[in-house]
This record gives sequence, C-alpha cells and structure tokens, in this order.
Amino acid sequence: MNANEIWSWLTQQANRLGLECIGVSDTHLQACEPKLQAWLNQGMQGEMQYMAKYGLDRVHADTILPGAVSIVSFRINYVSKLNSQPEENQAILNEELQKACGNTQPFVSLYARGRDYHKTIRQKLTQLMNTVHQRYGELGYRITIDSAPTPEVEIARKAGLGWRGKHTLLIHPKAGSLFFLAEVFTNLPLPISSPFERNHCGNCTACVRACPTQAIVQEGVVDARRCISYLTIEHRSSIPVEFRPAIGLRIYGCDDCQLVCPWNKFAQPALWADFNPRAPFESPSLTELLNWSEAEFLKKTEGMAIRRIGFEMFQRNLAIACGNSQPSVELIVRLQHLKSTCSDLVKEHIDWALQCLQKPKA
Ligand code: B12
Ligand code: SF4
Ligand code: SF4
Repeated sequence: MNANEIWSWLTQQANRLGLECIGVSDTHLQACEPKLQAWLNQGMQGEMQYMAKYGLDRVHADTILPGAVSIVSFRINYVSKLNSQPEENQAILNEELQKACGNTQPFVSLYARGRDYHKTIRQKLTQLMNTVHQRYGELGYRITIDSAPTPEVEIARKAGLGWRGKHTLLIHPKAGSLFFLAEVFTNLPLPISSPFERNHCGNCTACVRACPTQAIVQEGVVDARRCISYLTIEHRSSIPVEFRPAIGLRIYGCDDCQLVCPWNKFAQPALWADFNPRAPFESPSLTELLNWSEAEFLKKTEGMAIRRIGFEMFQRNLAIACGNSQPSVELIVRLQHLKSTCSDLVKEHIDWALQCLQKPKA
C-alpha cells in the first residue's frame, strides 16, 4: 500500500462526502500533559468523571488504537444558515447573541438544534473508511468524535486545521470556530501535515470579556465548573445559585464566546441537511417547552443531542430560564402547578425561579 496514494484517494472521497477540511497529525501528544494535569489537579472538570477517569491516558493514542501512527482530523461545520458573505454572517451572529442575552426566549446552542452530530458524523466517517477499505483492503482504524478520551483540539491544531483561541476552541482564519472536530486514528503511516503554529487572536480578548460566568479563567483555560455549557449539559445535580442569574435563558449549551469572536464572520455553512434546525429549537417559546410532558420531550428530541440530558435536567434548566425571564402571572401559575409533578431537584430550581419572579423590582 502506498500511503501517499491512499491519502490522495481519501481526501478526494472525504470532499465528496462534504468533509471539507482534513489534515494528519502524528500521535505524539505528550506536550499536552502538563496543562491537562494542571487542569485536572484544580478539579476544573467538575462532575465530568470521564475526564478524571482517563486522566493522562487522553494523550496516548494507543488508548484509542494500539499501534496507531497517524490521526486524520476532520472539520465539520454545523450552522446551516451561514453563507460566504462575512457581513451577512455577522448580522446572523449578532442576532443570535441578542437572543442568547435576552430575557424572552430560551436559547439552545447553535450546534444542538439539528440531528445529534455524533450519529451523523460517525455515519459519514464509516462510509468514508468503507470506501478506503474496499479499495485498499484491511487497515486498522478507529473513528472518534467528541466523546473519546483524546485531546481533539490539539490534534486538529497539529493537523493544521487552525489555532487555539483564548476560549480554547479551534479557529481557522477562513472558517471561524463554529464546527465540530472528528478523527480517524489509523496504523497507516499517512503523510503528516504542517501544524498550525500562528495564533491570530492578537490583542483581542472579546471572548474572555463576553463570558457571562467568567469561565475563561486565563487565556486558553476554561474552568468547566463555571461554564454554562457544562452547567446546563454535563452537571447533573443542583446548579450553584451563584451562576443562575448569569445563565439567563440559555437552556442547553452556550455560544457567547464564539458569537463575539471576530473570526466567526468567516464561519462556513453546514453542508449536511442533518444539521438544519428542528422546530421548535431555532426559536423556542418558554411556555411551550414548559408544557411538555416527558413523553413529548422524548418525542420532540428524538435523534437530537439535547435528548441526552433527559427530562429532569431539561426541566431544571427551564426553571432557571423562567427565573431569569419577564415575570407574568401565567408563568408563575404554570411553575406552581409543575411543582406537584416534578422531582425534588427541579422543585428546588422552581422555588428559586418563583422567588426571582415574585421579587419586587427595584
Ligand atoms: C470536556 C469538554 C468540554 C468541557 C470543557 C471545555 C474546555 N475548554 O476544556 C465543557 C463542557 C465546558 C465544554 C464546552 C464546550 N464545548 Co467541548 N469538549 C470537551 C472535550 C470532550 C474535551 C476537552 C478537554 O480535553 N478539556 C480539558 C482541557 C484541559 O483541555 P484544553 O482546554 O483543550 O487544553 C489542552 C491543551 O490545549 C493545552 N492547553 C491548555 N491551555 C492552553 C492554552 C494555549 C494557548 C494552548 C496553545 C494550549 C493550551 O493543554 C490541555 C491538555 O490537553 C472536547 C472533545 C475532545 N475529546 O477533545 C469537546 C470540544 C472541545 N467541545 C466542543 C464544543 C463545540 C464545545 C462548546 C462550544 C459547546 C457549546 N456550544 O455549548 C462549548 C465551548 C466552551 C469553551 N469555551 O470551551 C468542540 C470544539 C470544536 C472547536 N471548534 O474547537 C470539541 C472539540 C468537541 C468536538 N468534537 O467537536 N466542552
Ligand atoms: S461557552 Fe459560554 S460560559 Fe462557556 S466559556 Fe464560552 S461564553 Fe463562557
Ligand atoms: S474572541 Fe478574540 S481572543 Fe477570543 S478566540 Fe476570538 S479572536 Fe481570540
């Protein structure tokens, strides 16, 4: 097997499937160790036990695929409504930021409004690797997307896909940061790409300043315990009261640090219809979501990442959104009614919301 020939075939096939930007990194990821260790030592992973469980194994490619020698990185854009016009994109991002910071509509992160990306990307990469297999025969590989214990952003930076912004995410000068990353670990010695060495953040600190909970505790370091994405998706117990006001109406994830980033006007549209937003997640109504039974929640979120948090966390997040929204008699009555059917965890968040809604305004 000729690795260069396989690489050329693989890139062609990847482009055909809509996997536009790809690169290859070696498997030497040990440079990440000290920072990862420091992050873990400070407990910044919060309740994400999988981060502590794998610890420094994350930087050993053998954990993913014994004998791996190269890692192919893929960038998958996820915002369907973007286009190639920076001014129009900027207007779209400003509108999303206004929604995220407003007090009328719940906000679902842009990446989570369509089909669960894990499913879509795995399908596409399996398709891709099947074509390679058919043409070149047996080769060892393993597909990873988000949930595997690997430092994906650093792998992608090494593969030349972009630099790490001060918010820690990967940015490409022609594609911003509104994309997922995925990898194929393989035992095939593919030609290694040049790492992305330049950092184009310059003096900008927009993401650090815009973060509602000051989760970017140092340039390039996010304390997950403060991050709204963690609090609304990963943290399964009671959300600390100190963060509730700042969460606003963000009920699933947070995009503020990316929405203010000047590079995202260059973000590229999603190429797959799977990522088209599903009703009602593009423009949800708080009362509509509050009225859902568990069966309706499961039905409406079928095949979506949001379903993974389950009904209890969904209701918990909605309760916080209610506490931060415009008070109305209808909302107060609805919340009081909900208390008779929900779990203790949700009840505690509803009590907090009712206190906020009934507090006399200064
Ligand atoms: C855990 C996790 C989270 C946690 C912690 C986030 C964090 N920044 O660490 C939480 C739940 C908060 C989270 C939130 C989000 N996440 Co997340 N997350 C992950 C996950 C699973 C692991 C990341 C990790 O290892 N963190 C631990 C810390 C220690 O690692 P680190 O910050 O990356 O730092 C490492 C190195 O960069 C280096 N380092 C540390 N500091 C610095 C500073 C500089 C300047 C440099 C060069 C290096 C460096 O040392 C560390 C050791 O590896 C990855 C997928 C994966 N398997 O990698 C997705 C991933 C990073 N998340 C992703 C996304 C989309 C998000 C959200 C945007 C989702 C949302 N809209 O709500 C937010 C963004 C929040 C943010 N600003 O980070 C994407 C990012 C895509 C991209 N363009 O980069 C990923 C890659 C998933 C994917 N496959 O697409 N996430
Ligand atoms: S996702 Fe939101 S809370 Fe998390 S670092 Fe970015 S702006 Fe802050
Ligand atoms: S907002 Fe500014 S500092 Fe933050 S990642 Fe973007 S360019 Fe870098």
